[in-house]
Amino acid sequence: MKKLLLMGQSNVGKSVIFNRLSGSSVIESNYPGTTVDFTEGRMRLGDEWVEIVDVPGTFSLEPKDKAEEVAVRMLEDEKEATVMCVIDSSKVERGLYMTLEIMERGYAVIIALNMADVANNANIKINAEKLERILGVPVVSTVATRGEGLKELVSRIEEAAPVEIGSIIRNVGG
Ligand SMILES: Nc1nc2c(ncn2[C@@H]2O[C@H](COP(=O)(O)OP(=O)(O)OP(=O)(O)O)[C@@H](O)[C@H]2O)c(=O)[nH]1
Ligand SMILES: [Mg+2]
Repeated sequence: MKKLLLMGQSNVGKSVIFNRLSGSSVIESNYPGTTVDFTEGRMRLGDEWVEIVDVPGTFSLEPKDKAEEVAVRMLEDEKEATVMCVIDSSKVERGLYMTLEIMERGYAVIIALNMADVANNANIKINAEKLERILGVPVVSTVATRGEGLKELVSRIEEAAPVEIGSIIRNVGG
């Protein structure tokens, strides 16, 4: 079964997105050899089932604690996974750093620019289309708690594909 890893920092809305995508078919587990738990579920995507994993929040791929270690191991154990990078739209630079790290490792990535309502209220304007053009991966604005953007997010998962980092540099150059 295809795997979709939900990754991002703590408190960006990964679990809300996870719950909305996976509905009720959820299994709580411990990662082998650890006590850090994570949640797995399933989602129907077209004709097939996709396994979704709510990975513990991590700041970067250089782990600073046990939960971050598990997050990085889960990524490393799933080389073929698609990674949904969930970013807080009001603090984009933090989330983008790890997203680029994940892209650099050759993963297919889709970005959820979550908390679009928070950014909007703070008058922070993030141009999802421009970010998408520069990075070359799907970028969708979402307000997970209200379900906004989630349909589009799901519909674009299959567009996620590995991107060569050099192409981003060329895109920035215009
Ligand atoms: N305003 C707003 N709140 C949101 C949104 N998405 C999630 N939240 C809230 O933000 C808080 C954190 O959401 P979680 O889904 O628990 O975050 P998480 O990324 O799973 O956090 P960790 O499990 O700690 O890594 C919760 O109180 C959510 O209800 C959003 O789009 N807008
Ligand atoms: Mg969570």
